[in-house]
Amino acid sequence: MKPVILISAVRNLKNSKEKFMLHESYVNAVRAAGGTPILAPITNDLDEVKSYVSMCDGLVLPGGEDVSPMLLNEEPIRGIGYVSAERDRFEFMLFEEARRQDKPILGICKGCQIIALSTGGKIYQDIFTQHPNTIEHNQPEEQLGELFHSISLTPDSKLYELFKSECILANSWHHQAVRCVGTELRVTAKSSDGIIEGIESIDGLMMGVQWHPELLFEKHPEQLFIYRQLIETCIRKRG
Ligand SMILES: [Mn+2]
Repeated sequence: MKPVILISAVRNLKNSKEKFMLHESYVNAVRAAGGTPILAPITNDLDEVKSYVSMCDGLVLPGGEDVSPMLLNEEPIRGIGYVSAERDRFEFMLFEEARRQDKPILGICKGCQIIALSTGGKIYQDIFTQHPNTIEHNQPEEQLGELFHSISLTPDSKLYELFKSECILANSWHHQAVRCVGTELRVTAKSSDGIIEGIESIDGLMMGVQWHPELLFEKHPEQLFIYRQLIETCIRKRG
């Protein structure tokens, strides 16, 4: 059986609170990489979260709105976008439970930040005001299938192993980013302005990237390696 990959499905804050939302590219990438995707609708019930995680082999935390400054014990700075503390709490619970059950985790964009925060790291609420000399990280949404800025990969990292290059190109659609990581993680990818674009755990079970490989892989097949390594880690764990 193909590994089952749980992806969180949350509310669309902009358009409707009565629909669950997940961009289909995440589902497509999991399928293309050899997994069976299932969606987990948002809940605040820990028992339900435990059931979700026990049904899957691995977890994808997708992109989304800003992380709620309230949960970071920070005041919102100017330029903060849509936030949902409810969603953040749900994804923190999913993360914790996946760790407890020893399931591999891939975080994309906001998901990368959720991983960093869950393991003692910090994030920027807004890189353009909190980090000096940032390059542009916001492509027009319609052009997210195109490569946009360069990313340096750390030579002995899993990302380097996947791409076999110290410099790759990726898309970019974020104004928040990981500021620093905790002890379980290391930074393995950065853009030219020093913004963290990729993180990996020492135990090899967690990876987060700030870009969106699921929107690139059809034109740039090497981007699917990121999802494939999740599937392969799930298969290895299952024995
Ligand atoms: Mn970027």
